[in-house]
Amino acid sequence: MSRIARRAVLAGGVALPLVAVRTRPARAAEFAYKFANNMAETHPLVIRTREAAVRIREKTGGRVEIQVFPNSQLGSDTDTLSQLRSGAVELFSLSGLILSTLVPAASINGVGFAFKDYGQVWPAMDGALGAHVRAEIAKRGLYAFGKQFDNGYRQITSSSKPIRTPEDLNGFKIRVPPSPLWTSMFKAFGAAPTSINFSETYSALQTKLVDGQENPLAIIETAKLYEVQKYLTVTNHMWDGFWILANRKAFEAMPADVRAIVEGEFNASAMQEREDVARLNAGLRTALEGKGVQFVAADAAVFRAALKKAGFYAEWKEKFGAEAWKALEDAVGGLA
Ligand code: X2X
Repeated sequence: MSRIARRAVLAGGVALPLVAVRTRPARAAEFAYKFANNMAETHPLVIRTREAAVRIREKTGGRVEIQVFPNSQLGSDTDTLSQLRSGAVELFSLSGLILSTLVPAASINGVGFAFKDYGQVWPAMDGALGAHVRAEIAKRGLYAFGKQFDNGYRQITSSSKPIRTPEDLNGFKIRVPPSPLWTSMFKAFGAAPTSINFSETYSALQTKLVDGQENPLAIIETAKLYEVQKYLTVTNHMWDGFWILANRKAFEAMPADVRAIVEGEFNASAMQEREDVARLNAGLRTALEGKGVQFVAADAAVFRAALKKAGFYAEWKEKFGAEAWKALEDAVGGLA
């Protein structure tokens, strides 16, 4: 059936067998919201949020219908953040580091080599440090759900040469997500970072606009970055996670009991996604090697020392301010 014919049928309410094309319940939902994200269909964030949407529809008796738009289908991260603020998009998962263009405190978890392991990450992000960031987010008219989804520990990839030491990053053209902290960190390594949204990253690597990028293994796999990258250095230079953000007006339009279901189900999916991602990031090395990626070992302590020498920690301690820096150091120990 052509699109016009289908629209005519839907408009006329004619009882034809539409089951195959219809993905929404017959009655329009009271709250029909869009959830935007930048991940591939196969990434656990998409799989688990789709599951949350199904449970939310069921538990609210069809009052809430959340449609998941993966792959930056609604726009790049920076575009979508504007749409979220205007209310054109109601829900969006975004790295705290990119959110920091609006909420400076939100990039605090990205300080290089801050979190030793997940045993430090989740108590901090589910605890005092996360609460500090969520309070700052609330001041900007957005609402952040309680549980972040995991992105993971980030690793450097390259198409041109293996990166073994900070010196190898000298002048290296690397894509970083749009965020002052990311740019600052790679400049401190002596690299030449370019801010590019994730939606443009594959093609930027393919056309050699940049030679490298950095992301967790789960993304290198699901977004197929291995097709355009050759070397992968295990640096674990930063832990990154996704806040689930809601346009506050849209969120508060729902009654309290409905809001509790929506946030509760996203939070439950976050806990599952964290396990999925941890499993993927731990187990993908063999799969990626099978696709031709060469793994390169690196001494994280040497990279960290390079940041320190360049004044990176002193600079960001000053920028975040004493309260936020203390919340970070309470979680991970002394940094600078
Ligand atoms: O843009 C990236 O590299 C990504 C997918 O990791 C984030 O969303 C920060």
